Amino acid sequence: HDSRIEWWREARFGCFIHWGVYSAAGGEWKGKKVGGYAEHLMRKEKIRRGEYDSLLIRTFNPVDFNADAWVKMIKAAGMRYLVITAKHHDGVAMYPTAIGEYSIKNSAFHQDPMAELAAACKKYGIRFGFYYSHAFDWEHPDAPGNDWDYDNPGGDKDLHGGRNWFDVHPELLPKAVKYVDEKAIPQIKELIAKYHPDILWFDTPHKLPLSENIRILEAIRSVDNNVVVNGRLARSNDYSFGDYINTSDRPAEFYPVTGDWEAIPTTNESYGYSKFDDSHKPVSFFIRLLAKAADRGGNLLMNIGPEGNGVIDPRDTVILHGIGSWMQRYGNS
Ligand code: JFZ
Repeated sequence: HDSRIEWWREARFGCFIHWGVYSAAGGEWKGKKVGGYAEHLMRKEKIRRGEYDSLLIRTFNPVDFNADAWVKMIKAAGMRYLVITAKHHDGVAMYPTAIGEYSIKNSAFHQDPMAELAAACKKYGIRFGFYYSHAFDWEHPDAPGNDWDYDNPGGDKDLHGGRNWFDVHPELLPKAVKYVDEKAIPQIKELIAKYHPDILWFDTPHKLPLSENIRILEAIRSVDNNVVVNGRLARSNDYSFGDYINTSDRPAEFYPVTGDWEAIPTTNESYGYSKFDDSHKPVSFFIRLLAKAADRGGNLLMNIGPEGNGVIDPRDTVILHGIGSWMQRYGNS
């Protein structure tokens, strides 16, 4: 189905946004600095689902969130699409979901930021869609990943086989199937029905067997034949099941790929906001990446991690503005 990918091919440059209730912690837990991916706070600190709920979901309140301001800034940087975390591995729906209680509908913030972003994108002519963690879900009792609250496979300690656990422990498979039926497929269909995304972005496919990933793709296609789906739904570096391929998340090293591909560099090292991660690359780094991606026929989905209060990290703003001024001088849109 070539026509659904047309807009994406022309888009070239997009904004990836990792924003969740973990953003409010910003890489710090109980006075301690937590390194690496800040969006993995729950797993790294083995925070129990009840505590994650009371300390992070209930208190989440991004009072400075302004969808218009976000999208204007993104557009000014020359970006033409936006992909934001509707649900990351922590299992928290960043929208008022009808499926389950692990959602910002139970937070102190009584708005729907996904609806506001979808509207702002429409207003400014930016394509819009979601990152959805279909395989990993640390709150669901039957999903792969959480081995501190539950006796589940696929977690950090490689209990029950770790990566590709289903080959070692096929008897645990019905649990994962239950999670896919109860949560992943219903929420993905809900996102499609509520927000009409242009793109759905999936990750960590090795946490589920290929058969489950394909079942998810079929569920998507049963309701929407136009939404673009990235290749990481079913396999890490293969797009036989999605519409395009993602290169490694260390995208400074583009390896030669043919066909439709996308790299996902983040401005620093963490995807989610971390107050400690000051490894932001200079504007020139991203301009070189853009040129390299264009030369090799790929898209760049550059990630930023807004703060828990809803403000875009000033260290990211500098980069967005810098790219924007370069685009104004040399860009051809
Ligand atoms: C995953 C997530 O775990 C992470 O939090 C973030 O969302 C990122 C975009 O994706 O992490 C990955 C996924 C793939 C690779 C490395 C980290 N990879 O292919 O090397």
